[in-house]
Amino acid sequence: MSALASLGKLCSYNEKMKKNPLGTYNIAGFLRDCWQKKPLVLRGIAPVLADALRRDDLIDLACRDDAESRLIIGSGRRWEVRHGPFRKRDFAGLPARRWTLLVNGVDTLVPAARQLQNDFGFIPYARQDDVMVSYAAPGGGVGPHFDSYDVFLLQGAGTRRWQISNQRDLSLLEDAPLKILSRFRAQQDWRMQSGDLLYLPPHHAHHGVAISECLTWSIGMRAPTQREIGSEFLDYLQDQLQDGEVYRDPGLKPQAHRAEIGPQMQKALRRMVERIRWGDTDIDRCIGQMLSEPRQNVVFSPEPPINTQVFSDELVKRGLQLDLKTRLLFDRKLFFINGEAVSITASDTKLFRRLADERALAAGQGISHKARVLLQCWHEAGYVHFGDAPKTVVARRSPQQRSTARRKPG
Ligand SMILES: [Mn+2]
Repeated sequence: MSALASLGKLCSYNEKMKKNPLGTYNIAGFLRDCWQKKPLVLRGIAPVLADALRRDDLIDLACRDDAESRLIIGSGRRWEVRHGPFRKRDFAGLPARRWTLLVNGVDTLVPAARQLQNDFGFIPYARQDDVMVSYAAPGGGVGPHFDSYDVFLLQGAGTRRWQISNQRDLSLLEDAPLKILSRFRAQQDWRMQSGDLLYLPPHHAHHGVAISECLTWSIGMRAPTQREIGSEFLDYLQDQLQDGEVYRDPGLKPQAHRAEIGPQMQKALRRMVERIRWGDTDIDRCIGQMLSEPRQNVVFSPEPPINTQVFSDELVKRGLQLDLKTRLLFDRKLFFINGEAVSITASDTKLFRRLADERALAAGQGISHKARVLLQCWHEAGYVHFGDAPKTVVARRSPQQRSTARRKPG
């Protein structure tokens, strides 16, 4: 692709970033009135999604080892859950109704899903978890339930009926293989068509059933629990500890009970624990590392090293973009990429912030020596790629390519 063409694509990408995913609904108003507070339904805001993935594309994804997929069959009180990766033939014998296929982490596999997360960037990336896409046969769904996190449910192709409730009774069916509310009482009822959006705050009960076969995109949020951040921070502290200091007792005296842990020993060991120190800098660093950690099962494909001059030329000519699996965040002091903290020279901060916000750098950028060295490391690690065509792509294949693919062994 020519530099000009790739620049053009990045410009339209940036243009889309600025577009309001809530249509004419005001984002500040949404955050003030709805976010973490109450549901919202918006009609016809993203009809383009109707065609971004089809049933067979989702089945292709569910057959990959690097996708997290579940097949849920049933309704009412009878449910069955199967876990992926699947084989194509697993879908051949399914009933015509009442099943659904869910694939999580689609943002790490399909550019359109990543784009959707970018569009919802008015919620900080640090709060975003993943994009889940579900296909449901008529009558299919996962039953009435609640989630612990905020979610935006965007209707792709087809129609789904959503019933929701802010009921307090969140008790669950016993012995069910998934979380199903035992007493769901719908308070509101909608038919969501292609391009309609439903926002739900955490713990809001909901029940979605496919009217016709349909695809739904869930832009899911994340919120660390105290246990998660606490356990992460204790791990972080452990990594900071040095093995240098060893307990010593040159003044040891005879003691009456040889099995007793003596008070002198306790005191000295308490002091050793008390000498472990941390401050806000440590906590902030740990938070950044934790939030930029890639999803489970994510593996990057390293690139063979290339000549420095070739790298620089390609960078200027084609620009750069983050791998779909890469998480790049920053705070006021540091950058965090895939679980590692990196400090960036003040003069390069603007460039790296742009790369983190837009998940891409346009072609034709002037880049310092230090920035080039770091970006080349990230390129070799498979964290970033040249150009605006993501490395991990599920492209819609032509019928001819489909038959070629089928002939391949395995
Ligand atoms: Mn849900």
